[in-house]
Amino acid sequence: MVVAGRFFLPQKADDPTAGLLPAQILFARLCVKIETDACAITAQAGLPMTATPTLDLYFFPTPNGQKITIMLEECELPYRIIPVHIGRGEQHQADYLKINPNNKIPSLVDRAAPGGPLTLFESGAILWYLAEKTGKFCPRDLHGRYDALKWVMWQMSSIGPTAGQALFFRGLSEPVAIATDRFTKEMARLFGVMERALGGHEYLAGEYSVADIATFSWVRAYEERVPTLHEYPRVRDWLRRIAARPAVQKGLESGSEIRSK
Ligand SMILES: N[C@@H](CCC(=O)N[C@@H](CS)C(=O)NCC(=O)O)C(=O)O
Repeated sequence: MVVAGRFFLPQKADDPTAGLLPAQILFARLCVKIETDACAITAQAGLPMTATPTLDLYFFPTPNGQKITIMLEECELPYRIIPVHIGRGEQHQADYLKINPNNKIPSLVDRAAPGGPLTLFESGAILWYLAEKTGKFCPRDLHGRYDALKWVMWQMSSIGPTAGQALFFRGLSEPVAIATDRFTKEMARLFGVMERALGGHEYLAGEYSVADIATFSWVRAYEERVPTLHEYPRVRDWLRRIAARPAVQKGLESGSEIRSK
């Protein structure tokens, strides 16, 4: 309805209804009213709302989705959440597959990207795009930038999949010991890697960056279910430092109600 409201209103600044038939004027007013009502409903639902968000986030509140809401909040970018209820299988719908052929969340469409709408899937690619778009949370110098990219890749290939599998096997009503063991041990190894990396600085790539944002939500989710960070004090402090950031708290809250809908 946002598009309809703008599309049907004439462009003349002084008299917006000039040249329109009475029925067209009525219709234009109706479109504006629907748009206003829709904004009010969205705002009440607690979803992020601005006059014209151009970023559409296809989302469900899981660690991979929350990486993106945290980054959007950190960058203070306006965005619209489009729920994809993965518990109900909405990620497999034909329309969604056009956006994300891998049938997972998150996906992001930047309708205002240079050269036309840009459709992205894979949370690491989305984070990197937002860092490039805003120039935020990514070191500018070559070495710093590639440090951040290395850790984003590490998160995507290691922490995310391993924590996901470890939690999955632990959650089974009949746990599979060999699988639980394997992924729990691998998580311990990965926390060891982080513990050593955080020896020289407070964040993975030196300064707070997309690398930390990518890693945070999975470490948080794992620690909630399998508390082990007392063995990794630097990782524990890193988690607390990031969790205390207001934008991170907003990002975790954003769209959380979708789970119960
Ligand atoms: N590598 C992907 C993984 C995405 C992913 O696994 N998303 C999960 C939610 S955290 C999902 O959509 N699961 C639904 C399914 O597997 O059908 C990314 O980082 O974007």
